[in-house]
Amino acid sequence: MKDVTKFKFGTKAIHAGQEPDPTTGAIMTPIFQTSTYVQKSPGNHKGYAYARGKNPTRTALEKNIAALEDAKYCLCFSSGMGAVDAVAKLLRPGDEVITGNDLYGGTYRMFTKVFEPFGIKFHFVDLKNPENITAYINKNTKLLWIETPTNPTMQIIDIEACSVIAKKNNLILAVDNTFASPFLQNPLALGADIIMHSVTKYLGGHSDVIMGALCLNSDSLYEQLAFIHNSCGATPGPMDSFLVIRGLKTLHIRMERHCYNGRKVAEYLKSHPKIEKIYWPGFIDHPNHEIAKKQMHDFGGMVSVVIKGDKEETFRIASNFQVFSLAESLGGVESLVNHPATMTHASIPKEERERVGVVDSLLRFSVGIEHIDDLLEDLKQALS
Ligand code: P1T
Repeated sequence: MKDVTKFKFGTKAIHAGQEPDPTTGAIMTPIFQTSTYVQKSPGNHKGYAYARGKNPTRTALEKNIAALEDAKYCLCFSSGMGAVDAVAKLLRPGDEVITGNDLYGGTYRMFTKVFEPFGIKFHFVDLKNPENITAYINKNTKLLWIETPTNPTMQIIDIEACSVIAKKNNLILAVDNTFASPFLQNPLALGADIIMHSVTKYLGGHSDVIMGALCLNSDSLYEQLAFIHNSCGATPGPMDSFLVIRGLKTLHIRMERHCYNGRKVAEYLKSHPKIEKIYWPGFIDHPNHEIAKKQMHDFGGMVSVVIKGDKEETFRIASNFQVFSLAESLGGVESLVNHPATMTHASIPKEERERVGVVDSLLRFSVGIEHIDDLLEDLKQALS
């Protein structure tokens, strides 16, 4: 076993959790396409009994993601929502959760439509100033769930400040690190208890897998989450695990280009006459730019804009791209444009989403790793 702890990020991305296959020397972890494992006598096996619980391809992947977040544990799920669901299942009727007012629409939908009916209360709070949290804390509060940068308005939430409040009040702090990826931000190091990733996005990186992950250090939380993981069964298959192992090997290189292209696109759009407003944490006038600088290594490849024009004009522009594809999701090598109000965030009531800026003229760009000249040219023609 290689000692990966001393390696830098890019070396970990390629090597952590990876060992040559002992039977053949294959450098890539095989796809263990099996549902079960033969036992010599009951309970006498090689550490693998049934593939919902454990699969060697998945184990190799979980070790890799854990290394990238400097976490003791990682559990992979069959989707990002599967991972969110497992964390929510730590709660009991009567418990309360404080979370942000700008969240991925699917997370909002799960909280309000699946878990609220079970008697769990969610407070959707403006977390740009973490002091706002304290007014909502009472003896029932168990979980502080934050996304940063938020989807889609790129709010930056101060993870360290949230962790101070969470520790003081005995709350679990969970951070959805999907938009940043472990290349840009490591919430456990800033005091979080649980990191959640939609692995579908930057970690997978090639728009060919749906997967989620949780990373953590606490033995007792791990025990509870591993129990939910196996009992509820939202575990990913070996083929998808293999694809993500393969994707992760270039995470650091892809992220550098996502950040470079993201910056160029944001700078181009900022002064464009068709753009009313732009959300990108790298601008010095972004409300929490200083916190982004403190807790992220760079500003990522996600940029949202408000178009000068109505919904029809915004639809016209969204349908006019040649390099950017109009699609949900983000974090893949190819550039995407998304209309949150009718696509990723359609499940949030209009007044609620509009309060935080998810208006009908908002477009969200996931800036890919194509040549920047082609991306800027595409933006120019689509906006003209
Ligand atoms: O799609 P899935 O892998 O289940 O992940 C859900 C999820 C969780 N958290 C964040 C911040 C996300 O962005 C997502 C998925 N988001 C999209 C599909 C999207 O286009 O925003």
